Amino acid sequence: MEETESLNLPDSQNPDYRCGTVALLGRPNVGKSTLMNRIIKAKVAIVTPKPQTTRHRILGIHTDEHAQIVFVDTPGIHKGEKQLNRNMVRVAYAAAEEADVLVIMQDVSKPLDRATRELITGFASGRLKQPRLHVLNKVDQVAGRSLLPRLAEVQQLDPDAVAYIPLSARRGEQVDSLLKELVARLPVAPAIYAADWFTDQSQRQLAAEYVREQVFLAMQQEIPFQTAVEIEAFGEDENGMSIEAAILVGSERHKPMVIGKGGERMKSIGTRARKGLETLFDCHIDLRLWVRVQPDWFDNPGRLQDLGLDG
Ligand SMILES: Nc1nc2c(ncn2[C@@H]2O[C@H](COP(=O)(O)OP(=O)(O)O)[C@@H](O)[C@H]2O)c(=O)[nH]1
Ligand SMILES: [Mg+2]
Repeated sequence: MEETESLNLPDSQNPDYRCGTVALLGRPNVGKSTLMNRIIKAKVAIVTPKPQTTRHRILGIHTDEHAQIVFVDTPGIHKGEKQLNRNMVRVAYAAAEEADVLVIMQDVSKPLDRATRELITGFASGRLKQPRLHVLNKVDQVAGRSLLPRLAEVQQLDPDAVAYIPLSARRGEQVDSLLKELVARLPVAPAIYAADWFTDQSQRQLAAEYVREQVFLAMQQEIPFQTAVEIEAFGEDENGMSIEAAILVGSERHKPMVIGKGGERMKSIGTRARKGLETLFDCHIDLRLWVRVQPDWFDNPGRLQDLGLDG
């Protein structure tokens, strides 16, 4: 996140050092962002119980003495009519094309539905030839014995995958096994990023995402999907950071819903986002928010480009 003075590359002397990219793929809400944050040990991708929380490709960089893994967190693969939805799905497939290893995630607390099967068989029989690992996430939600039939089913759908790993991203169980498998599949190559880089997102982008996370958490049903956050001013001095952000909503009637009675909801969104950002950046933050109506921004290619959501 912060630029170092000298490019502090890890273990540049080690001829066996490995470095490569891993695409995190799957349906919305299976836990892709949670897994990446867990491995990176910092919240670089926001997480909510709502699908479509992740809108663009986010890098999370894990570095240790043996390897550097550049995770590409992607929006979930889903169907949708709006331009925003189409862009998100395109972003996910583009990330898969460029990656060295594909991680295909599913949520074992839910039945293996048709969409998930299609996604698995799509990659299994598709033209991408990179090694595939299947992650069966949320094992904390199911009885151990129910995992075996599920594993067998996934193996049958994609017999050529290199590994099938049940884990809990939330609790961190078996995440180390995944890491070992991943490192073994990476090309031998020197690190690309300095050891203290966690993500490719700027502080501005992270600030916008932290605000959007709180909007998603505070709002019901379809409204969050019609919300975006734009940073309008960003300053930094010895006292900390000062940030001004506009919450964009798709229609006039959503405005009072975001603001809440007497401004309560907006205040709570601001407080929570600020606290999260203070932890992330480890400094004092002054955060100011307001709401702006911008009809149909999510279906407007020019506006999506302004917001970095053009895929
Ligand atoms: N019980 C449980 N919940 C999880 C786990 N991993 C993620 N979740 C929850 O699943 C929801 C979606 O997670 P998120 O990482 O945003 O999924 P994404 O859309 O695939 O990126 C959030 O409420 C997470 O807290 C897990 O291992 N166990
Ligand atoms: Mg996500």
